[in-house]
Amino acid sequence: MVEDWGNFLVPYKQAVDELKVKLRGIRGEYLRVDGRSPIEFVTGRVKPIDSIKEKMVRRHINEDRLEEDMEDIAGLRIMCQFVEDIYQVVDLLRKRTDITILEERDYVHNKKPSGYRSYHIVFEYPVQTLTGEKKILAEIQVRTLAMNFWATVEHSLNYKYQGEFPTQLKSRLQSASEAAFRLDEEMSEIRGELKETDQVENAHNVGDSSNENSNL
Ligand code: 0O2
Ligand code: 0O2
Repeated sequence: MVEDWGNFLVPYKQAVDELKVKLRGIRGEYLRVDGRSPIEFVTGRVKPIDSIKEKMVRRHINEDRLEEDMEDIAGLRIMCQFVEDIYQVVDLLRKRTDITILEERDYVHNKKPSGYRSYHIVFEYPVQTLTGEKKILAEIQVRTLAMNFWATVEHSLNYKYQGEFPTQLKSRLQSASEAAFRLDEEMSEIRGELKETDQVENAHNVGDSSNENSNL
């Protein structure tokens, strides 16, 4: 039983705060070194107590098993400009020694029936507490700006309809999700073409460092 929710959530808040700093730090480092980052922005939250309780009912999670069975009490989100950035970020996370990845779920290429796309990483993260080290479970969702737009709107509609979308709305959301994915693909193509042009121009102007697109 969780007797004091405030106390229970302390290490989760600590983890979210630390990881926000670390992930935003990666963005800063990329910008300094490359002039461009695969991380556009980072958000994070501790799951509100009401949502924890609602998910416990929905997923049949016993309160005694919360720490082991609820993976997203500490949740981080990394937003990227392009789909390929998602995989660059995932590779980077795999190499980190401060997190131990337990599970990866690629909903980018295996979208959920709702139309939801994102890359989920569930991991163990050590938090230093007064009584010693405590390992907690946490989740990072990596997605493009378009995937985030869709998920944010769908999430708020879901709240309104309490998960019971009328059939027509469900299918419109699914096609909106496809439209968002096509937008992501188009943006990647545009970027690819700009990069090619850039390379050709660079080859013609060896030694000229003034090219505008060099950080794509
Ligand atoms: P900036 O430069 O002010 O935007 P905090 O603890 O204050 O860092 P908080 O309040 O916990 O952050 O909020 P959260 O949700 O974790 O993260 C909010 C960060 O994400 C803020 O950045 C927002 O500006 C940024 N953000 C949220 N939505 C968008 C968006 O649609 N586009 C962009 N580019 N950024 C977004 P900062 O760190 O406060 O910095
Ligand atoms: P919240 O309010 O975002 O915290 P499940 O029981 O299937 O929902 P599971 O098995 O725990 O979830 O893990 P999964 O599916 O890998 O990740 C669940 C989280 O992904 C959700 O958390 C959402 O944040 C996000 N997500 C998954 N499916 C959808 C979807 O169809 N639409 C939107 N908008 N987000 C989705 P929570 O706890 O359900 O909600």
